[in-house]
Amino acid sequence: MVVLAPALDQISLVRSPEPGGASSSFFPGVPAVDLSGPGAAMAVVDACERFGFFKVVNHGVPMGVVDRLEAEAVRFFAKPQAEKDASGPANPLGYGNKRIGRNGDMGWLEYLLLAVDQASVSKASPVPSSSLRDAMNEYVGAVRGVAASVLEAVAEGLGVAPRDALSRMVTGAASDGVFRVNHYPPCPLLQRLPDSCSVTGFGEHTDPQLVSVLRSNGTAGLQLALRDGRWVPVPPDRDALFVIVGDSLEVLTNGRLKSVRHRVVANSLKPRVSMIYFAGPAPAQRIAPLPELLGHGEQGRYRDFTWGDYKKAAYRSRLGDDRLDPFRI
Ligand code: GA4
Repeated sequence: MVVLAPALDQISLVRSPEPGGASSSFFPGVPAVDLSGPGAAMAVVDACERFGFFKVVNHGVPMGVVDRLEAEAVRFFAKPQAEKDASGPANPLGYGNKRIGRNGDMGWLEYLLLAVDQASVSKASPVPSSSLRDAMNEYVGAVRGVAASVLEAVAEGLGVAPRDALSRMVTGAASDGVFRVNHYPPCPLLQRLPDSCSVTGFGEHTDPQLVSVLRSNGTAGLQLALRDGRWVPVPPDRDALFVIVGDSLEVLTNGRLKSVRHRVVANSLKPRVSMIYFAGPAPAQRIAPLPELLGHGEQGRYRDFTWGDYKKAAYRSRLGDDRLDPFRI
């Protein structure tokens, strides 16, 4: 009889039973917002205040554009390991396998991480094929528009003028976006673990940028930390785009909107493919509470920084660190 031993790297990713583990049921409260609908700005602000998270429905990114990129990504991740390794290791950009960042974080995934110059993937980023690059550019161009619309809605809902005060930070010529395509292979070890255990796909963290726009195939795995600290699984929706509030937007709004901790747990049977656009500002952009959001006599709750400095500090941190902590007054 052949006994299949789990690989060591799988064992180190196993999480023991915890409240809200892999077996708890989907969270029914994720707000759904149609950005072109009436009341969208208030709905966006309300969702960002309560959860730092919501989904955009009727987002206008053609399904053909989404499907084309997903198919290209699946084709790439199905290639022999040596071929994929030729686009890596991610440092931080390129093809990465299980290693996340530079300081020892690991996850049950492989990914492509690329820089975005304005509306397309940077020419200097190592995209494995021209068909994948074309599909990414088409998708990133469209989804960047959704990020900009979300930030316009935030400005409108909070009464910040002009309406593009936040969105232009992430659409400007020097803006520093990132695009990531993740592939979480099925994790057979899970079938032999108690239901209450999970395997870390991508460990808990907040995103450093203003907002992130995530789309995944219909496979579950994404979990959110609610404001009371409970972890809840997000029901997958392949037709929607999920928006995640990042650290920089928390500071710009003086903590009125808070970045949200999230993580991904591995699935035993189905592969999960997610693509995330992280809307970041120019390296020289000053990130500080917007004066219009400070009430009479109200002090900023964060020391300001430039995006370039924050990003540098982020790359010295571990994934799960509270990166804003040193900046809170
Ligand atoms: C989290 C959000 C994005 O995926 C990312 C990640 C980045 C990386 O994978 O290279 C980081 C992580 C993320 C924050 C802390 C550092 C940097 C890994 C890590 C341990 C691309 C980003 O911008 O920050």
